[in-house]
Amino acid sequence: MVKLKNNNKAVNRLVFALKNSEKIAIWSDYDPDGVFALVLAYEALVLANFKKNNIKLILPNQQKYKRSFNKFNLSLLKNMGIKLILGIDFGTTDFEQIAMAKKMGFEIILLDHHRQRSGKLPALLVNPWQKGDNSKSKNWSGTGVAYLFFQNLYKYLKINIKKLEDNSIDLLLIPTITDYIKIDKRNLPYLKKSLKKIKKCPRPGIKNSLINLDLYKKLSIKNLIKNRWKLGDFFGTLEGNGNRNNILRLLLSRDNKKTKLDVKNIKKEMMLFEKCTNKFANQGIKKFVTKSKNKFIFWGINKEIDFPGAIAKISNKLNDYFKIPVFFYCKEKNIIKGSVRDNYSKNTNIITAMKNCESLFIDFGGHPKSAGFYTKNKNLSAIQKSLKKFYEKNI
Ligand SMILES: [Mn+2]
Repeated sequence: MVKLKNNNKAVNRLVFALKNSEKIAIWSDYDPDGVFALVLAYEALVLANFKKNNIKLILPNQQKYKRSFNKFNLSLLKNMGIKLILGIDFGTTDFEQIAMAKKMGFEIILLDHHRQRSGKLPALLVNPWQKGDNSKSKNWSGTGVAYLFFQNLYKYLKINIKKLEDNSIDLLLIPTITDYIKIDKRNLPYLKKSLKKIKKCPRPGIKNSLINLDLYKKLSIKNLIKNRWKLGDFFGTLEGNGNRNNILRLLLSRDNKKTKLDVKNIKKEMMLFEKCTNKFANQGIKKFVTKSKNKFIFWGINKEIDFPGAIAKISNKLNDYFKIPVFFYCKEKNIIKGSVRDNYSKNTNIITAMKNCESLFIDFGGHPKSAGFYTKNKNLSAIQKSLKKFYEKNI
């Protein structure tokens, strides 16, 4: 069993909450990994005899708030008398937001897999990438980190971990793929079990989604990876994730008929999203196709794009087309929001590239192949210059 740093402390705190019938919150990110992790954590806690009424799920509205903690939802939790928040798939570099929550009196456990940056984080962090974590297993999605954590909680509570596997392991594979997690000999056995469960008897939300996306017949890890964009679009970047929690409901439901209807509606939104992101991606392709000497693309548009998640998608599409690092941005309110993808270069790392001009960003974070940033309009050209220097030296 894989045990990550701070695992025992976090398990003890949750067991304390369980024994005292304490109300707790699980807070996650709205991308596919976040939603899958939220469902996994909720089911794992309920199976471990936490009362459903004592668990409040928070998936912030992505049209209104950035990822991580926000004041609105925190106040809501405070008014409910909740003190402990289990945050999943975010937090490692959210120094300000975590400090705000801490100041409001919350205790915070984070199960995350984003890369660390220096700074003070007033939370109990479980993250395979954090300094001092001696586990050899590093390549996990947020859902994967949560799964490992709950295995340990079950062991402590003397609950058979098979129970967790039978109920929820079907949730593991898809976010591993949509989050571009490297598959290795340590996570592969888990992913194979997840695939087997998806083949045999997954929750109806997963089965009906894969049928609708035409991925259920030829089901294999390889084929799912090949169709990664379909999974990402369907489970992630849709409007309904923001204000209707449609993916959350889809995954939690055990009702075959209802999920079929939900899948149909989500698919409709997915097609609209595709249309919007294709439009901008094609603009980018036209713009850069003649510039074959470019070592990276730094490009954006000076307006807002209505679809949440669209910039990540556009960045992805351009990266898939040109196979060089892509920094795509657009306006969000008064600042610039960017999404970075680099799935093809072997020797460079987008986090390192951005660290090189750290002071020009309001914030940035993520993984070596997939990340995001916020900055000011006036800093864009300086960032581009710094990146140019970086990539000329390193590629
Ligand atoms: Mn993630």
